[in-house]
Amino acid sequence: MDFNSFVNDNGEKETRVKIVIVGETNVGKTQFILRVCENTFNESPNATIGVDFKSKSIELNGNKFRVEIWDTAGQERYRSVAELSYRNSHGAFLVYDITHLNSIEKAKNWLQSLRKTLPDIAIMAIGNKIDLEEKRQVSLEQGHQFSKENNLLFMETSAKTGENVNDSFYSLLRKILDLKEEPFKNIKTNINLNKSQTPSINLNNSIKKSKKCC
Ligand SMILES: Nc1nc2c(ncn2[C@@H]2O[C@H](COP(=O)(O)OP(=O)(O)OP(=O)(O)O)[C@@H](O)[C@H]2O)c(=O)[nH]1
Ligand SMILES: [Mg+2]
Repeated sequence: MDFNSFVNDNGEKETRVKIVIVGETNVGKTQFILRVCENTFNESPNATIGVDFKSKSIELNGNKFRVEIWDTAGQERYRSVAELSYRNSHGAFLVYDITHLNSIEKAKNWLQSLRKTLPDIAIMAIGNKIDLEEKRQVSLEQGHQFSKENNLLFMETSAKTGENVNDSFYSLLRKILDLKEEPFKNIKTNINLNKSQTPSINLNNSIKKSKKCC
């Protein structure tokens, strides 16, 4: 998948990155996105209907990126709408709830549907709700095993407390930028994942001028 650039309202070039988030209903996809994009959390949200998206603008070594995170509905009746939103995604979050064993089983189906449309994209499995440790049904080891078997990045998070949310976002972004074709494929990123800070990324090689622009 190529990257598209555009000129923002301030006359600056931004590169668009599209990430889709999938998983069973109620695992916390919408709250994960809210935490990434707005640093907020809602205790009693409505289930997502159809598809929604939020974006986050970030700057990495002088290069501006507009990361769009497309939020899909986990309810079965919206499955086909969710699948329509996969198009042109550069990466995906595959979320399950560590307090519901069934949600990691269902994650396998979501993974299949993702890979059918997007066979080569970077995917990160997210075991969410780690603030509910006392209700845990999916062990950290199960999450690791599932991710290893399916060649996924993996992190456990809490959208509620924010634990590991930024780290997972930047880790997937790093993977996306490392994998991509020109102008990004030769960029080596170096993310500082110090938990007490917002992660920062250093791009060691300068970005070659894109042939496709704006
Ligand atoms: N304790 C805790 N609750 C969470 C966390 N993330 C989400 N929740 C709660 O889980 C419920 C579902 O969250 P949503 O973000 O709406 O779930 P969703 O995956 O978007 O669900 P659909 O839109 O139906 O697919 C809500 O009550 C949230 O407040 C978390 O990290 N910890
Ligand atoms: Mg939702």
